[in-house]
Amino acid sequence: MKRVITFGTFDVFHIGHIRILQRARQMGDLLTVGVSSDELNLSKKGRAPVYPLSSRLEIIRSLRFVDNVFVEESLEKKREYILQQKADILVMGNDWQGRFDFLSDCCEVVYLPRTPSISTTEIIEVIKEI
Ligand code: C2G
Repeated sequence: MKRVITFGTFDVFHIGHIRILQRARQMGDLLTVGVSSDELNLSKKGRAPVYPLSSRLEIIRSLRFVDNVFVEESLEKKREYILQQKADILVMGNDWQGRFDFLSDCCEVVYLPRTPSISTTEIIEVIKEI
């Protein structure tokens, strides 16, 4: 049984999110997703998420290719989360390329290419201009 773990805010859920989660799931038998808390998103992106944590958790939990969901409270706790969840592979989009290589002593670390031309930031900008 190969366990895959990934992390993200998944705010204003879009096709790039769907594709990375599907590809992550295909790399093993079980996919666990750490969803960033509202506070973590504020510290990472300098703004509160559009959708609160409770909605983002509900969206991710409802996907058929996601098996398990938990709250990611800090970027510094990755090792702890990986060990807790007994993950064999950490999958992240390549906007994080190299950032989690230090964890390769406890699991395989894989960066997948992002889906081009879509991001939450761009969606927010487009909506602002409508
Ligand atoms: N993603 C993607 N293609 C896009 C947009 C996002 O593949 N067009 C991927 C990102 O690379 C990431 C995942 O979708 O792996 C979630 O993206 P975000 O919600 O933006 O995640 P982020 O806030 O970067 O949080 O511990 C690290 C994090 O919590 C990652």
